[in-house]
Amino acid sequence: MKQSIPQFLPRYLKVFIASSLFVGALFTITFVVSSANATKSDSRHFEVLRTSDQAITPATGLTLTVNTLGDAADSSVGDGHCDTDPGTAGDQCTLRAAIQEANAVFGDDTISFSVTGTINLTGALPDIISNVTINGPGSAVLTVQRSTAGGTPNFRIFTITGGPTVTISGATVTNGKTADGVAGGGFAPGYGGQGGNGGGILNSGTLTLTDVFVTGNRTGDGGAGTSGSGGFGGFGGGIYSSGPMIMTLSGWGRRRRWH
Ligand SMILES: [Ca+2]
Repeated sequence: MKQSIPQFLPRYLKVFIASSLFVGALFTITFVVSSANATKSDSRHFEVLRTSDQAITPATGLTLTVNTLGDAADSSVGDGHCDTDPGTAGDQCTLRAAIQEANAVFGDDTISFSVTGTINLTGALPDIISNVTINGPGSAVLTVQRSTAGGTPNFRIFTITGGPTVTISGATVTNGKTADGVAGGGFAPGYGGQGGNGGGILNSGTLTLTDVFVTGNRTGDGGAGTSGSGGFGGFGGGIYSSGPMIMTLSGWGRRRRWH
């Protein structure tokens, strides 16, 4: 049957956004196209370039320092200040809070560390959607891992999405595990779904890894088929990259001694 052609296709969109969004903030628009029997959606990140009463000012990146191995969230995302505990003097800045702040502001952000040890994540870190350099103190002295405590859900460690340019250095990335595929949730009715890709790192930006060890991560199993075949396990136990990636003095699998 011949399909009708939409009568009107917009050449541009004018979007009104909340006044609380400031210049340099990132926001997401999800486009949805639907017909009687199919729906497709896609999301893109956009930056606020100016507001109606504000002159254009270039966005500048943040320089943040992680000074605690905790995993608390930022107390006020988007204020350019990495602090998880406003009731305590000074900044208590976790890796999670630093990524939240870096994501909220357009520009090239830098995250450094004044601590060494192990950061135990109790949930997935925010997807990294903004250009950022994460300068760890060294793969031998900083570990970022999914907590080994019982009952910790499955999630990978770093997810880079939306095309940013990201550098990560000086860290060991371990114990990530993506979700198992859904039983009967595959590409065709009754087939098992695929496990999540990229147990340690999933990259769809431009990623540079220097002195990063990705070890002891795994992807989820394929889901069972209910009337068809079982699903594939996830691809890329350590790293799954669909964008450019450079690795220097880094590796995956068993740790080697570079130091
Ligand atoms: Ca504080």
